Amino acid sequence: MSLEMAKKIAAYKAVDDHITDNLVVGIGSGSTIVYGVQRLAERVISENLNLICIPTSFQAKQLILDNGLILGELDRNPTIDVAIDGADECDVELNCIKGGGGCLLQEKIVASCAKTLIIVADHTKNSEYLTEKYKKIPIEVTPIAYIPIKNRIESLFGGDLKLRMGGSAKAGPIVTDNGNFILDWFFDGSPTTDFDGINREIMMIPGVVDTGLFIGMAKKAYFGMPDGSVIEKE
Ligand code: DER
Repeated sequence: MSLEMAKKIAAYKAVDDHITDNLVVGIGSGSTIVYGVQRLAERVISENLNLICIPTSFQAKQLILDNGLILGELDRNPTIDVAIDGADECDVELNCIKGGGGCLLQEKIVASCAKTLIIVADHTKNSEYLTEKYKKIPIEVTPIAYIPIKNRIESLFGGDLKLRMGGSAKAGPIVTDNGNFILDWFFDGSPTTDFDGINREIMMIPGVVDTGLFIGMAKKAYFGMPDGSVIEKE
């Protein structure tokens, strides 16, 4: 089975397990959530569901509008019933690294407003511990501060932080939906690394907007497997 099919079966199963009528739904960002939104749109039509969808990025907003779903906003719906989002890595305790798509800030805000956060991913995201497979931790920073933040984190915790560049898509650094830069922290953890403590310390550094460490936030994760099955962790 292809990775795209693995993403699809995970996303479809999560939507079918958690979405009922009259819900406010947080819509994540990335490629796996595309299948989740497709399934939401199918069920809205077939079951005449009443859903309000809160985006986590410009991409998510486009997905909501392009699929004919009702676009909401936190101003009107500050409490979200269920948020569905992807991840770059998810450990045995459902802690996640997110931000591979550069949307971590609004993803974390929406996740924090949700009663339940559901992660959907293909099997390559399923790890024993963070940084086992996904070797970088995205950190959203205020542009003027990226060098002092880089220096501070490297001196505190080691590793190497690189400014995420636009490559052929954009000259210079990536600028997030919020007007910030992304520093990718290449860091080799271990099963015993205290990522919660590290996250708290990094969040104290002036200029750090947020990190891709989603610690203790997810309630359940669905992983699409090569054999067509879906593994569920909670
Ligand atoms: O940027 C993000 O946090 C995305 O949710 C990402 O982690 C998942 O992207 P994918 O579904 O394309 O793997």
